[in-house]
Amino acid sequence: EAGSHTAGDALEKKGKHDKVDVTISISGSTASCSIPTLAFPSISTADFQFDLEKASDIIVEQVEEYIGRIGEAKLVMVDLSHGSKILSLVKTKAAKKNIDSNKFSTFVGDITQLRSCGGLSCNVIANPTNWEIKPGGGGVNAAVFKAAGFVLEVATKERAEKLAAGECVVVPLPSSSPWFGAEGVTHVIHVLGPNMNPKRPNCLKDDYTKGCKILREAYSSLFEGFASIVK
Ligand code: AR6
Repeated sequence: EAGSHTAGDALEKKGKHDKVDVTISISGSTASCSIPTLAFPSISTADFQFDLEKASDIIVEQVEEYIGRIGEAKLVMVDLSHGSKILSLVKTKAAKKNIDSNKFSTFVGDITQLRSCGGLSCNVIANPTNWEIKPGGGGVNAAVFKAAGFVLEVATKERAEKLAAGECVVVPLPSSSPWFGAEGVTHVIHVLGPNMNPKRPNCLKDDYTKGCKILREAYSSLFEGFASIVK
């Protein structure tokens, strides 16, 4: 089957009735720390309420476009739960395309503990953030800033104070960050996706023409950012 880790898959099947979010420990992962790997969650589909079917089409399309441009490097899409609808949509759609399953896979686990709890080494982590690239707010953003510590805030501010929807900023993680030693993370790429949640700023009010365009830009700038690190 295209796009999955063998070990992760077995566990995914085993745990498919799990009700809550779990972090999984696997042994025998095929991951290797020497190969640059980007771990990314689904941008905009939780707090920002973007449609899952549309998002999964865009993810697969963008992965297909970029997978040939990153050399040996790998992409891993991550979500917290075995029941993740977006992860299963992407897996199903990716399997129908000609995407090398050694280079693109899905993984269930906490994106801040992929190596320590999941046995998966990813040196670059994508963070779907907010306009001001501020810590907190929940989801991946809160978890990433917490795991990486204050040095990530400082390093981020040196590079960008704000993002427009569809943009990203690549931030090298200082080696003094606890995340650097514990997880082997060398870079964080903050990326701002389109917002469909009326309770958050700049809501697109169901304008999926704009929303899809921005989500596509968000993934393409994320993957370009990763490619720039790999080179
Ligand atoms: N590990 C792996 N995946 C996760 C984790 C985690 N620790 N936490 C959430 N996910 P979200 P958005 C999955 O809400 O929709 C923040 O407040 C989650 O299940 O983090 O782009 C920011 O400050 C979902 O599939 O991102 C922004 O204001 C995916 O990650 C806003 O949320 C993305 O969910 C951005 O919202």
